[in-house]
This record gives sequence, C-alpha cells and structure tokens, in this order.
Amino acid sequence: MLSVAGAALICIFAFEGGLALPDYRDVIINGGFDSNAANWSHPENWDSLDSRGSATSGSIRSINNRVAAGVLFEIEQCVPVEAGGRYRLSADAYVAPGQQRSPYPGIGVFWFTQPGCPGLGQPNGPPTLYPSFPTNVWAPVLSYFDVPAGKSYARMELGAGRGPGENVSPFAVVHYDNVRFSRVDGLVARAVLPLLISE
Ligand SMILES: [Ca+2]
Repeated sequence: MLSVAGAALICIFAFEGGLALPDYRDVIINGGFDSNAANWSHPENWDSLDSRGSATSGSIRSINNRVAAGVLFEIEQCVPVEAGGRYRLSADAYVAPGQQRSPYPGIGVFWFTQPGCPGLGQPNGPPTLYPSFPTNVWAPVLSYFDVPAGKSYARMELGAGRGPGENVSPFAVVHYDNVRFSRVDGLVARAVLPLLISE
C-alpha cells in the first residue's frame, strides 16, 4: 500500500499538471513562464502572451537584434543532467505575423561540468533550426540530446533566427512557452521509482 506521503506525492503531480500529468523528470525550472521568467537569462523578456491563452501565465521572448542573417541564442537556462542519459528538449514556439526578415526558432544545447555552466562549454553540435516556421500559430519544436561522458550540466538555448536583409530594427522576436528538458531513456524503471520509495 502507498503511504500517506506517497499518495500526497501523486496528488501534487496531478494538481500541478492540470489536464495532463507533467514529466516529473523535467529538469527545467519555470518552463511555463507563470507570472514571470525567473530562473532564465533575460527574465525581463517575459511576455503576457501564453500558448494556451491563460490570463495569468505567459511566455518568454527571444530577441535577435543583429543585422547578419542567422540565429542569436539569447534565452538560456543551465540544468543538471546525467552523463550518458538521453534527453528531449521540447517547447512551443510562436512567431508573430508581420515581422521583417522571416524570424524563426532555433534550439540547442552546450555541455558543462560545473554548476551554473561557466565559460563557453562544449557545443552538442549544430542547433536544430526551423527556417520555414509558420507565423501566428503556436507550434512545437523538438530535439534529442545524448549527454557526453563527464558532463553534468546542460545549458539549453532558445534562439531567434532571421533571414537576409538590411534592417536591424524592428528586431526579430520568437516566443517560447512550455519548455521541457526531460530524460527519456529508461522511462519505465524510473516511473515506478517514487512508488517504491513511498512504500
Ligand atoms: Ca505559459
């Protein structure tokens, strides 16, 4: 039988998830941007536009202010990971219509050994780009990553890309919401772990 603590743990997961149970192995903090963008770089980029139309939750804006075409990775969060594990980075992205030079999302990861992800880190490889992303609709972005040996932290990056052209301002803006970075290998064994502990 489940202990009281075990039952309470399950209730917490159900309550926080609302309609859908969250992946409790998600290592992102504040990926839904409820009320603010705390725990992210550039928390001032919080915006009231929410992917599900919530009046209280919002999203974060990744802003590209460069002249050159390409992606600027402005929004970051450093999270703990397990070496050898496979992780899935997912989010909902939104590009407002009417922006010049066709803004688009791009996501990527750098690997680190120290908390806080100091220094440049080791790039996972080329970022995942969405150059033909639709406008005026929230749509998913997704990529998988295998943590290299000896690495304990990941700095995941949410970028804004823009096509060739002359203008700098207005800037290219891509919104992100519901950001998750979850371990996806060994799901079954890990899913029952809280129940075993609670007995
Ligand atoms: Ca939100």
